[in-house]
Amino acid sequence: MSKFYITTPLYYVNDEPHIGHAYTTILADVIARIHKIQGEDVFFLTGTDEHGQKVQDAAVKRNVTPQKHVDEYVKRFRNTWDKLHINYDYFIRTTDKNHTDKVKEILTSLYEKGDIYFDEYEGLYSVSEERFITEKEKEEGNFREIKKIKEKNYFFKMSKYQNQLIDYIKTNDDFILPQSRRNEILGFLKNDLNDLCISRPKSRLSWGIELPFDKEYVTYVWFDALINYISAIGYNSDSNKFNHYWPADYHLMAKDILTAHCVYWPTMLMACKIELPKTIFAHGWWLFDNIKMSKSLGNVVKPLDLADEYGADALRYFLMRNMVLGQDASFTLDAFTDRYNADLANDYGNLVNRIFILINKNFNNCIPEKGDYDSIDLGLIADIKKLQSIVIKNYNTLKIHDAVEENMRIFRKVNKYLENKAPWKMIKENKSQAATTIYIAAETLRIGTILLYPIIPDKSQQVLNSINSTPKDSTSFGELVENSKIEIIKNIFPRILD
Ligand code: ME8
Repeated sequence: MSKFYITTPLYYVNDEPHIGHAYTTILADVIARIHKIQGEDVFFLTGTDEHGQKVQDAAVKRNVTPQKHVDEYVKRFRNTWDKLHINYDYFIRTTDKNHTDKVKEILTSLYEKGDIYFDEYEGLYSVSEERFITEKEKEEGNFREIKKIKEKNYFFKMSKYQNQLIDYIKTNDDFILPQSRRNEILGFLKNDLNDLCISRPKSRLSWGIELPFDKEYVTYVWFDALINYISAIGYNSDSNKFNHYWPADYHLMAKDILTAHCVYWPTMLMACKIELPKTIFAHGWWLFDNIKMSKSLGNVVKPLDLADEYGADALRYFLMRNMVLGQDASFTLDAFTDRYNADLANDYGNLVNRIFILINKNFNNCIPEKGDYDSIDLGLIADIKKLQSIVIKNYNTLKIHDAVEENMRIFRKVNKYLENKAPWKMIKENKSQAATTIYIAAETLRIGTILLYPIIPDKSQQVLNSINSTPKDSTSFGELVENSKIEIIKNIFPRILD
């Protein structure tokens, strides 16, 4: 059985989870489900980044200890993921002992090997980003709260691995995706790489993993957090999990944390002589009125608000359908309502209602028996087969929005087919022909619903349960069991009224 390992970033627990966090986590869940359903041995990891300045500041603001703060806030993330049907395999917290021990072990080994050294450094420090920045980065203007700091710190010899990293990126086309991000990183690597400051003096920041070789310092939050991807699967332990799942197939994230993942992380792995992940995929931003959503702007939409009101699947559907992976997308409530009403309430919901009403009224709640197919039936079956393979191909190449759109075309085609054939009229003159039409429509609904399962797992299970099928069933045409009793569901996606 082939394995598939996918990760999300570990989110800072300084605040509530928001729609951006929800997007990456739902995307990872969708991809994990696509692979699970194909029978692969999937490991889907998510979790929380609990150390560092941001979290310490949030705790101070709430007048609680950092530990109390993270213990309370981590629940918000877990609860949100439960509500959004996120089926992760493991949730890691960077305050877990397994993780902190592993970070210390790696620090010790790199220190002993000479890849970590002590030095005094004077430079520009961005308090908001918690790192030293270059003059050029300052000029580009993306950093806030910049101070000049002169401090003794520990440094990781990142520069030593610069050429090896460039070679690796150049010879592995899929290492950084999309291509535009790969070019961005190669451009960044044209300049000499600085070594990475991996410590913070406790006088400035105390909330972190203490350096195993100097009690006066804690570990830089990124050096700590990135290690989660291997500590979570038992790197350098008795467990077999690491050898089985590593290298990760996908590290998913947005473009904000590309440098940490494409420069810090691979050089750390090179220093530890660990294979690099297969693909680092950076998606775009969800924008609100074309402004990146951020906590400081106060335009954060709580994913739970929409999920509570319209169901988690409606939110999952909108996020997956309206963002082209890799590009930015605009989030508005109108866009959400339009998409919901057009696709879920109309195309899908109406089809489910129609088929169930026909079976309820005319066939005593049992799947009708099919007879011979005519040319219209055969035409529909052939079209569905084609669309089905396009959906699967799009899923497997991460064109999720295209997969969803092609999936919807299946339902639109069946709706048209029903309008053409009008089985509600046919039923009186030729019941067996009407039965065939309804069987074909129900069977196509089953196939389309299985294909849509990674996106809307809850509603999809409900529909499939009602016709005695499951998301793992075959999507070959003709599997739906004739004469089997069905449970009628009413109004699976009620229309949102203006
Ligand atoms: O960076 N659109 O955590 P974080 C799309 N702890 N995705 C968005 C988004 C938006 N507007 N806003 C946030 C950190 N995201 C570190 C990561 S990993 C070892 C450590 C998503 O809480 C997106 O996935 O700031 C982005 O990369 C992530 O949240 C940043 O989460």
